[in-house]
Amino acid sequence: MNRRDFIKFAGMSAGLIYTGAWLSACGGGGGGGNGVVKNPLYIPSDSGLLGYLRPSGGFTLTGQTSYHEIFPGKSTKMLTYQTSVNGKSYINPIIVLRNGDNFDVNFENKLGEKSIIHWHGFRADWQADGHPSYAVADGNTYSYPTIKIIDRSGTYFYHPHPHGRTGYQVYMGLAGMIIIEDTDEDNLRNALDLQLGVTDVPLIIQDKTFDSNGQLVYNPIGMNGNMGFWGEQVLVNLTPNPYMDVERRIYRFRLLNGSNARPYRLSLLRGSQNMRFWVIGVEGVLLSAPQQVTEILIAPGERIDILIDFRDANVGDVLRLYSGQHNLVGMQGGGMGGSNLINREFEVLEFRVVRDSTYDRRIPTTLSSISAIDTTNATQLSLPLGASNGQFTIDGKVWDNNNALADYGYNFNNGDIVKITFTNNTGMYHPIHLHGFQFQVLSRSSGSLRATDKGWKDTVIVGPHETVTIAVDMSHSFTQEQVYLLHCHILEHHDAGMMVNYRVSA
Ligand SMILES: [Cu+2]
Repeated sequence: MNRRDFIKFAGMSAGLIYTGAWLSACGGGGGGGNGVVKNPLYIPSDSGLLGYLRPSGGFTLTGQTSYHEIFPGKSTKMLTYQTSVNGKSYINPIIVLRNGDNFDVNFENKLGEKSIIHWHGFRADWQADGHPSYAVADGNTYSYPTIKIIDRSGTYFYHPHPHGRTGYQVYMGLAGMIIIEDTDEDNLRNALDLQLGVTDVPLIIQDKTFDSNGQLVYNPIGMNGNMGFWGEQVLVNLTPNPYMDVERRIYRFRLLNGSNARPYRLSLLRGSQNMRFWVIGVEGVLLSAPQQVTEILIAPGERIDILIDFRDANVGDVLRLYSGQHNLVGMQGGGMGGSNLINREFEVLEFRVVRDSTYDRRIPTTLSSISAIDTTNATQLSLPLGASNGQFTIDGKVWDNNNALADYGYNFNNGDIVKITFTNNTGMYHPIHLHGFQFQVLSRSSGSLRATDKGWKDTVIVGPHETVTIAVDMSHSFTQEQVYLLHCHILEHHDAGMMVNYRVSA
């Protein structure tokens, strides 16, 4: 066993007594402040857990066991990425890059099983993308070819991608955020006087289940786990029942849904009053203009950047980021004994407005420039999402595990514009994720596009019995044929084979 690293979360003092008032599996929600002991939200800094790492050269992320005090007095065994750069050590670092950078990284595997890291959202050569055929065994290291950062400012994601074990490995703690910056980001930061780690705050949202000793329990529900894993306890930056003190000014939050299967339908409540907030970015971009909303849906794999203007509230107010009921899982959920876990609502994060401010900035009306993909000469591909023999399928097929490079006939040429229509013939939603290219959402059969459908996306929600069409520009500058993945980001679905390769010529 590795040496035990006890990581004490800042702000969780030894005197804080945890009451064990988790969201109860039979309580149908709760968490609304009914006697639950709140913990200060863990806010990352320049080292340690989720520390901001601005690499100036190559570095190695080591996947290994570590121990974390998520609940006072209990040491939770997890799997995390660790590294040491310029004398600072990091656990699941938030990697901060700039458009134009060269990103040089190695993955050292000390996990006891095969793994590989996928740079979720990056447009990268497939040999650097973390395709499962590049997974390395325990004790080995994978050196990624240099990744030239060509993506726009936004909030990105990295996580394991070994076939069949992604759900387990992410659940055990292997997940991190990447922030890419460019001039659009500089302009926004200057306009709103945002400071990363203070008024620009990452929020990694995950649901997990713990046993009475504080150890992680991984028990996906449904027949053969096909409903995915739905946890009893929601964590933000690994903090249970978190609150954050804020002042009356604008904050930016980078939401990353790092859960295995759970979507969050988030609203901002003052009492029962719905407060406004703004979507300013999705996976691969700052939107061209801020979108005022009162709720958003965020599925596993998605990142949504929002602004909250706490000048809408008064000193002493408490605002709650609250996840309401969604209609993304049909009757199958109820019929499989998981409905209590799936159809619950709960508080995600409490904001306490503790200070006034002389802040006088206004939200810019323009954030970036986005041109629509010209689909005049696009080819059309239809991919029905279905189920057979207890497994979810794409175009009637499941991943061929014996041939990781199985060719399903989805072959494209560099430069092709492709419209892909996903028709969901199941009662469960599927967040569909594309490797290799970012895309634009064209239409949604259930209604008009949402604020979170705009911009450059890499993951899109396809609701039960919904049809969604996206446009992909398959232009790339890599010198060989590319083999990329298209899969469901409910991790247990993609582990079970709801995943296909597609090839794009050099
Ligand atoms: Cu799915």
